[in-house]
Amino acid sequence: MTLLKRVKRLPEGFVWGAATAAYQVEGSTGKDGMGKTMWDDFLVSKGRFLPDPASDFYHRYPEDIRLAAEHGIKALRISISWARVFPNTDGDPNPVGVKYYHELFAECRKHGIEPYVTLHHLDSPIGMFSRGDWLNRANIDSFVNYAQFCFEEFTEVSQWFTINEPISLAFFQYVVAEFPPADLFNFSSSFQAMHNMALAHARVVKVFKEGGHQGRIGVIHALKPVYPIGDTPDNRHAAELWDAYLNRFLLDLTFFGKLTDRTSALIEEICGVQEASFSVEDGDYDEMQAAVGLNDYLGINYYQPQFVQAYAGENRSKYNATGEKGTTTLRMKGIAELVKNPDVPTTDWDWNIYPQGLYDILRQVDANYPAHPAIYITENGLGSKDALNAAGDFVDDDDRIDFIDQHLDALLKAREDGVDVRGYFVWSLQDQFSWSNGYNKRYGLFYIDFETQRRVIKKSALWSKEIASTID
Ligand code: BGP
Repeated sequence: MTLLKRVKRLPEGFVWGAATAAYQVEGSTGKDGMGKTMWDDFLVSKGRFLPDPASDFYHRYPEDIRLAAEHGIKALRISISWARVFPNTDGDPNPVGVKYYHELFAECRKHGIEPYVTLHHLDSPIGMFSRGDWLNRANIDSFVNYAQFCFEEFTEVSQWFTINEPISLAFFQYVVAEFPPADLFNFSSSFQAMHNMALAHARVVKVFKEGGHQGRIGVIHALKPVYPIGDTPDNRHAAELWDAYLNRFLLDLTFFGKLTDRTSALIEEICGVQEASFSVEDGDYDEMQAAVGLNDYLGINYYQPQFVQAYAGENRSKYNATGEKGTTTLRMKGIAELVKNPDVPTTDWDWNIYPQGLYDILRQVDANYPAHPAIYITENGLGSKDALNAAGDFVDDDDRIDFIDQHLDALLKAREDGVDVRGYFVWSLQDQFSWSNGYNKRYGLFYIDFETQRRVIKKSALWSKEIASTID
């Protein structure tokens, strides 16, 4: 019996993949010469959960990669932990860390899986973090050195991404206080970090191309279409402001190498109401402009849209990091307030389930950024409180199959309408450690019993195998 739903067939040459991130799967933090990351002490101080053992990918990657291959996965997003390779951010590399990644990439190849490798996935090393993380421009030099080392060392990798989701890092670090250093409504730092990450990306792309390295390179942006609730001019303006913050700031820097006049005006308005500012040095935009055409592809992580209305009161945030439905609040003075759309279902973490949003954001990127290269959806998936069946040998996650199937359907419609989307990576390959949520928010095609590290097949893995088999 077929498990396929709306989508019956994937296009020829389509890349079917799954995604992971070093700190969320490896465990073994601090082992074999690894340095600390920005998370280690922060998580201890919060006292809710720890990043060990995560999915113990550090030891169990052969099993996970075999399972991935057996269930149709042809491409795997993996990130390199900077702190495992350079324990002191700069200085000498850690040979054990370097060896681990060589072995990991070799294991992928052994199973016919193409590794797509991210250099920075929300996990700055502690040395970089303690001197200001992305706010300190000296750290851009460190990142360029680390990237250059990786390009020269890991010649078996040909698909690279520089930074995963600059917006999420900047927003969770400085606006809603979920990521270290847990600042609240510090829009200055959030814009500065995004600007500096865009510059870091531009420099690394240049180094990659000038070094004559083989393969492709790009950046990964998390994009969220923003819709006004209640079609009034004020609410439409609120949506435009929030879209400028969430999407346009970084897309403009990536694909125009500067902010357009309209984006610039919107960002200035946000800075005005939030008493924020950030600095741009002479030449920054020149460097960004020089890098625009050097991007070989764009990764888009899409989970959900945001519905907003105008808001003039005081700032207030409550992030739902527990899966207690209906507990999210985000109100930003003079910008917007998040509101629930009664017609759109949500997860236990209040994330909107809205496949049309993927179609819309793809069309928006295509229409507004003519210089964009080929697009890959590098993350999309459903976080839920999956449970094992009574026998403990299967997880029936039909809701996840529906979620992925509907988003894939939206992606294929965007393709039919002319958007060059070439692949899709399910977040995530296996259940993993989630930054703000710990271990009860599960996304995997494979279930992990975090006590025993036993892997259990979910129905979505069987579906993955079937949909992958439709690619010529
Ligand atoms: C993206 C990150 C991933 C992953 C995912 C799910 O923003 O790139 O690392 O965590 O979101 O988010 P969460 O674990 O908070 O549900």
